[in-house]
Amino acid sequence: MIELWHSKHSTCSQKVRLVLEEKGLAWTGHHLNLRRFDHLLPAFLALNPAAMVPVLKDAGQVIVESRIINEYLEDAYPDVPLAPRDPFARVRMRLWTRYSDEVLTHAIKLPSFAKNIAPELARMDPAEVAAMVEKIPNPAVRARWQRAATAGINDQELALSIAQLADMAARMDAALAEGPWLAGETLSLADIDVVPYVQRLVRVELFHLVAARPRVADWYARISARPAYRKAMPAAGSEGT
Ligand SMILES: N[C@@H](CCC(=O)N[C@@H](CS)C(=O)NCC(=O)O)C(=O)O
Repeated sequence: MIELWHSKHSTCSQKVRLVLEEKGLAWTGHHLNLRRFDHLLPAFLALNPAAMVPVLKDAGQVIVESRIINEYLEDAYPDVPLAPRDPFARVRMRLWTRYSDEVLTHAIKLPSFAKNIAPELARMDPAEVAAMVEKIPNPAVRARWQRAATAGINDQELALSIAQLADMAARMDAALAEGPWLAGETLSLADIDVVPYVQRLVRVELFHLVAARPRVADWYARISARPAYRKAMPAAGSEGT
């Protein structure tokens, strides 16, 4: 049995849900509300001491890290392949999944925190928020929550994130000039690991970065029309609700 600890609006969780749905796998979900700090509850920390979703459990084994989880699902359930066969296309796919993991996951955080998390924290008791934030194990993640809780996200930091997201749109445009999907001829983990960040642009009011690039806009229309996408993803722009 596949179990997934995840959050509806977490981009990393969305990556994994997309793979599960594209592959038509049955799974049981355990939903966490990150804004209410469910990820700091002892039962979840026992699964992932890093206090991060998603976490997947399959055949009794716990797997963390969305890119690694998706690679595991591709290895363990190859019937619906989400990796190209051609070795060079596989290289392109891995460069995209690494880029998603190392750049996009971080680039989207501050715009998302400014738009979604900071307003919610402002409605909560500051002492309660400070006490919860203190428990976050990763120092960089803790610092981000502290800045969101104290209105400390500044315009200069946001500008850097926006530049990285504009660069994402430019890189996608160049890749899509070569083929219909990011790694070439077929939908792959490359597209799946990137699309949650493209959808998030709607919520953080940066979707013009995609709309200005017809090839990227066409790619987004094609991927978001897929049945798996409709099952795995929330409505675009719904993160604040
Ligand atoms: N590298 C990790 C990152 C996971 C991650 O950033 N998860 C976020 C949600 S998208 C999270 O759990 N955040 C908890 C927090 O911000 O305290 C992965 O790809 O799984």
